[in-house]
Amino acid sequence: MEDGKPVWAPHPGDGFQLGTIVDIGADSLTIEPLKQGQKSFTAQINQVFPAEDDVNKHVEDNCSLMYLNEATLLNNVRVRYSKDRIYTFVANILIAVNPYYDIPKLYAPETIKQYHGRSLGTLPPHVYAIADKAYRDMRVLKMSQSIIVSGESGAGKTENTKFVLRYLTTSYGTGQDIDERIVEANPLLEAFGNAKTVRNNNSSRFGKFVEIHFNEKNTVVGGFVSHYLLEKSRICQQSQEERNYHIFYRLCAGASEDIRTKFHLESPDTFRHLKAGPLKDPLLDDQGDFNRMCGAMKKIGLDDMEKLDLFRVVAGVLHLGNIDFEEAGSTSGGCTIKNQSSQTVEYCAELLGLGEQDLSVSLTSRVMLTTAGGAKGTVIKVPLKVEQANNARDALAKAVYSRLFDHVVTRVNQCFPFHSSANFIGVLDIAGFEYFEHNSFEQFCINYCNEKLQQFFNERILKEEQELYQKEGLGVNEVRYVDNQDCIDLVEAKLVGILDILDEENRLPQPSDQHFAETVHNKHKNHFRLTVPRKSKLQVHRNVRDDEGFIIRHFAGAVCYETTKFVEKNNDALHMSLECLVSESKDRFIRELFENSNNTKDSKQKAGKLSFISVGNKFKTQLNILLEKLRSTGSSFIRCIKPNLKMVSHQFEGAQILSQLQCSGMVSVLDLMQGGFPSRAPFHELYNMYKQYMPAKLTRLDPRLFCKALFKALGLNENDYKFGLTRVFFRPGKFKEFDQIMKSDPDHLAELVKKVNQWLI
Ligand code: AD9
Ligand code: MG
Repeated sequence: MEDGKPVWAPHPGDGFQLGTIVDIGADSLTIEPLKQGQKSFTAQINQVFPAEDDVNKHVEDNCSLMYLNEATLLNNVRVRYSKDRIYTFVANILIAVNPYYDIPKLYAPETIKQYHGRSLGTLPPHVYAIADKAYRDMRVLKMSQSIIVSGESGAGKTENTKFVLRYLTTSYGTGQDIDERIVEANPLLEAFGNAKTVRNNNSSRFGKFVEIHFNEKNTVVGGFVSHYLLEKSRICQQSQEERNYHIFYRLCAGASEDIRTKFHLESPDTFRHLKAGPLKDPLLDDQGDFNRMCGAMKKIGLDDMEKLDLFRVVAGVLHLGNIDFEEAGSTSGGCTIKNQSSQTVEYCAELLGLGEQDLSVSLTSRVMLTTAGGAKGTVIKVPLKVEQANNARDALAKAVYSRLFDHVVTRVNQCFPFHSSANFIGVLDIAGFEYFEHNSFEQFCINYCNEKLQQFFNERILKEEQELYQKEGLGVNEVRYVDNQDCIDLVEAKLVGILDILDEENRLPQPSDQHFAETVHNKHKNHFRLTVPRKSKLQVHRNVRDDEGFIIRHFAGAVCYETTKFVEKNNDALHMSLECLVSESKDRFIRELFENSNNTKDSKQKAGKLSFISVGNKFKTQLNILLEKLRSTGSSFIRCIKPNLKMVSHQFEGAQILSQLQCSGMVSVLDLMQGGFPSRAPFHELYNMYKQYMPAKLTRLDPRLFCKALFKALGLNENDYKFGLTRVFFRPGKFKEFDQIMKSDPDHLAELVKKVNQWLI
């Protein structure tokens, strides 16, 4: 960095501000802001970056800038966003900023046509360009592809995923039902798995990997959806200003009179599970959405019977939530159903196909197998306290709803079946790294998942980039990046990993969250990634002991997890009375939900032993299957960015966006590229691109020699490019310079041709 040249220095709100260096200290710089009337300030040397000469200029591929660093990336994205160019490439990685309004024609059918079959970089950056690249790679390399869409809540992952699916089915579908079904499955999944949160009015509360399968001729033959970790706590509890899953409100708002009577539906404020949050949202049209959802159900082939099955269970869960308990008058210490004259229990029992009496008994008492007095296997009935009965009721609601969601996904998959497929393109839409004020088991799982995905990203982008340099014989210095295997091991290693320690706790006769946290700390004393939280941090709002939690140093920052409820949230099993109750339901549909779940057949016999089904380890297994799949495919990455917390258009909150770019691993990519050769072009591509400007004599050369001649004639600085075995590599910004020279005025070109000719002689 030179004196007097503009630099980017930290700014609390904008991320960076322009200034000039006026003094250089040992490890800090004094900066004078370019904005008039602002005082100079000091900044750490490693937080100040060189700026481009023209900061109002923007480029489609960020790698064509001279200086690749987090400040120039942020500025490029900012300038582009202000012109409604929400997509930017960083080499092959696509950055997508959520515009929060519909940009005219951005996704129009004619735009889809434009991108059809066009190489990356020949048209402006777009999610369609990534989709088409995935398709062409699949066809040419005969290899399945995956597109990994990431970003924080509200960044636009789900919307971009839908654009990819629509693009692929429109461009490469059969023109039959199946194409539409793949797209129309979404409204159904979203009805049951999305909810309004403070971060996003339509937040996906589950992760998904959608595969579109293609036959030998590379035409769509079907699809398959895998889903991960539906947020179950939301079914019974939502924080202020958040809602339960859309389907509940939609059903109450949109169901016909006939259905309302049959399922005893009233307005949402009559249901405990709905009335905690806002009942209606001015931005959400529950009734209209209900009709659209029914339309989608029809399109994907669900008949009325199936539709009613789904609605009946949803209504059943609502009525279940309204059951209340009160202490029993007797000395048993147990409880009974409160307000027995109301018809809540009756309605719930009716909708879920249960006996009214059985339901009451199963909610207020618990059957246990005892070995007391030597009488092995005696069944005893233990009365539950009010709080325990509340928990049992909520556990049942969560189990029924989450199995219903599993069913919806299974049913959706039956809508686009395929017998055989040659390859697939999979799109992963899963929550990004999360760091809230309070972080629990859900954040722990999602951040573990993001560690795994980050490792995959590092492997694909950083490792493979370096391997390419090596293979092409470029001899570039190695760029180090932080390998996060130690963090992954901390979570998933056999026996000593946090997930296994948690399972071990769940299997104890009297598991406790506190004992679990203690064990984690004991097993990993002095682990680089793990620390005990400071007292004050956990005790801000509640009286939590400092050993009831741990801090993990993730790739994207340290997160403090409160372990309260970890044990409960890690268990998918219902207690025996409830398990027996639902698996013997008179309602065929309910019975099937529980038969098909992983509690498997023989539930009665198993229930005694299976008091624990691990949520964490199921997720670990699913995740490892997913990563194995991703590793066997070619991959592309889309990094979605949320421009502001207000969810409005045309507002760019720089500092907030910068931290998203850092979390997504983009900054390490820039480091690698600044030291390396981010733009590259195979000899034959350069040959085809520029041969029209050259005399016939030159075009008879083979592409490699052609390029050599051209570069020599241009007198390019030899530090700016390198010839590999199959392509030319350019230093940052240099390809663009070269391209501009080539396409400059005719006089210049004539001069150039003359030089090439001379060089050839
Ligand atoms: V979450 O992790 O599921 O909470 P996502 O999926 O990242 O989140 P989503 O795709 O749902 O976010 O986008 C949030 C909202 O932003 C959408 O409901 C749209 O209103 C808005 N959005 C996102 N992308 C676009 C876009 N390309 N054009 C217009 C958009 N609006
Ligand atoms: Mg989403």
